[in-house]
Amino acid sequence: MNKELKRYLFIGEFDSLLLGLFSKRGEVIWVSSLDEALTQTGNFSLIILENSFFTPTRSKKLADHYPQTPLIVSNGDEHDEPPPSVRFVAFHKLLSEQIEREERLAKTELRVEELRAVHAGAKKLLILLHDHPDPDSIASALALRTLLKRNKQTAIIGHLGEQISRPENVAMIELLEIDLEALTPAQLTDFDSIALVDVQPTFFGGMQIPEIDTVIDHHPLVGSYDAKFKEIRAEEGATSTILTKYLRAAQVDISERLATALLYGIKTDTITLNRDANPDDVEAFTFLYPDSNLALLRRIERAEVPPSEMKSLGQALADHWIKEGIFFVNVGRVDREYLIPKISDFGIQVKGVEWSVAFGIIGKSHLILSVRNVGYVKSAGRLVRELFKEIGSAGGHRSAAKAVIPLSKVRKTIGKGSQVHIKKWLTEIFTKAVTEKAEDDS
Ligand SMILES: [Mn+2]
Repeated sequence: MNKELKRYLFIGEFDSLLLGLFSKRGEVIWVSSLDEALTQTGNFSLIILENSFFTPTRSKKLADHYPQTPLIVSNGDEHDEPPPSVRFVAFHKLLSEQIEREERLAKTELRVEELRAVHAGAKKLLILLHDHPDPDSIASALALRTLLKRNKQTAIIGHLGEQISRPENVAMIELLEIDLEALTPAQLTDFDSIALVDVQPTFFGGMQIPEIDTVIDHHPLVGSYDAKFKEIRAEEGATSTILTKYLRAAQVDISERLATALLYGIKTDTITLNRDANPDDVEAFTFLYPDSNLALLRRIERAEVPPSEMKSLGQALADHWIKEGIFFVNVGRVDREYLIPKISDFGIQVKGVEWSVAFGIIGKSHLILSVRNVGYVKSAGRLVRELFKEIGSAGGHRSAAKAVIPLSKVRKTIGKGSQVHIKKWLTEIFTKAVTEKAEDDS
C-alpha cells in the first residue's frame, strides 16, 4: 500500500494553516499569478484556485497546460456557464472532512509511535491473550506483532488456558499457520515486556501476573490497573478494528494472512457486523475485505464439528425452557466450553425471545454462562456483572456476555450444587434482573 506522491498547486490567497495541512499529504506549490502557475515543471494531483482568482479564461489556460489535472475552485457560488474540467466544490465542506481525517490519522500515528517506544527495548516480548483465545484476540496479536515489526522469535503469542478446542479457532490457527503457546503462570517471568490484547489485567483475577506494559482492548474498562500504554475502546465491536486502524495510520503493509485473520476477528466478534458493531468496524471490514483470502475464510468457517458433539448439542437443546422472553438452556456437563456460547447464539434466534442464557459445567469445577440479547434491551455485560461479580468473573458487551463461577461459590450462594438447583436459581435471578426497571442503563 504505497502512497503515491501527491503534488498540489494552489493559486491565489490561502491561509497558511490550510497549506500546512495539505503539505502533510504531499508537496504544496503556492503561487499568486497565472504566469507563475504556468511555468511550473512536472505534473500535479490537484490544482486549487481561490475564489477571487477564478475566471473562465484563466481556468481554460490552466486546463490546456495541465490536461491531466483536475481543477477545483474553492467556491460554492453558482456559475452560469461553468467551463468543463473545472469543479466548483463546496470547498469548506470537503476541507473540513479532509482536515478531520488528517487529524485522526496523525493522532493515531502518534499513538502507534508511543506504543512502539514502550516495547522498543524488549528482547523477548509476550503478547498475552485471555484464557480462551478467540479469532479477534488471535488476529489482534498477529497485528500487534506486525505493528511492532517483530516475528515469532522476538514476540511470542501466548495464553494461560487449555489447548484450543473450538473447531473454527483450531482451523484458523492451522490454516493461517499461527503459532500460539499455552503458557503456565510461572513462564510469564521469562519475558521482559508484556502486552495484553482483547483482555485486561483484571480478567486474570487474583492470579499474580507480572507488570503489564500495554493493554489494547474493546471490553469496557474493568477495575483499575497501571499500564504504560492503554487503549480501551468499548465503542468498538472488535479489538481487530483498533489494530486495523493502527496499521492503516502507520501505513504498514497488511499481508493476505493478516487481513484474513483481522477480517475473521471482526466478523466473529460482531457476528458479521450485526452485534455491537459501529462505523469503525464497518470501515475496517471494508478496508480488509479486498486483501483477504475469502476461500480460506470459508474453510475456516466451515470447520467440522466432531460427530460426538452433535449428541451433546441435541441433549443440551432438549433441556430448555422459556420464561419472560428469556430462553434458558442447561447444557449440563460438557468437555468443550465452546458449545455453551454456540447454543446461546442459537437460542437468541427463537421467535419472541429477547434474551438467551446458556449454561453448563466445565471440568466439574466451574459453572459457565453465556448470555445474549437482542441488543435494544439492558446491557448484557452490565447485567451479568451485577449478578455475578461477587462470586465469579463476569462481563461482556451490550448484547453478549459471559460469566465464570467456581462451583464452590455456587454452592455457598444457593446452598446446593445440583443441576436442578442451579436451573431454578438462574431462572429466578435472570427473570428478576431482566424485568426489573432499569435505573441507569445506557
Ligand atoms: Mn474481542
